[in-house]
Amino acid sequence: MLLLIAVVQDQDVNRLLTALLEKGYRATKLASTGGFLRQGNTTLLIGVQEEQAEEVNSIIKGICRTRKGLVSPMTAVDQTLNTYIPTPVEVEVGGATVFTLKVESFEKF
Ligand code: 2BA
Repeated sequence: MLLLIAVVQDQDVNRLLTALLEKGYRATKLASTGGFLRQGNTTLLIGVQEEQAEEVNSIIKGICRTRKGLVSPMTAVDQTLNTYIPTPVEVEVGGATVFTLKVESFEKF
């Protein structure tokens, strides 16, 4: 068994969960926050058999879109005066970041 950990953008989650459920896959949805942008995203835990991972990955790939995100690092205007202004920088986010882990044991009690 494998555990897919998929970090996806909030805007894609509902369509992705619907597509996974339609194909009979189970998922757990966790609210998460990206460490770089400090913006909300969603982490899905999806337990699958090894032979199902390819299909799940292609469902994720088909639904999760690339979008632009803005991060505002502080840029020094005058270091002697300790003056900084936020300068927005555009980054590309997604479609999805997927980790695949081997599951040592799986029990349901
Ligand atoms: P964030 O950490 O908020 O990152 C959002 C986007 O900012 C990233 O998109 C990437 O384009 C950019 N970015 C992140 N760290 C950067 C850095 N040190 N320098 C320059 N640009 C940087 P994605 O790569 O699509 O990642 C989307 C979200 O997936 C991330 O949100 C994070 O929550 C998760 N993620 C990505 N890689 C990860 C990793 N290696 N481990 C854990 N979570 C990860």
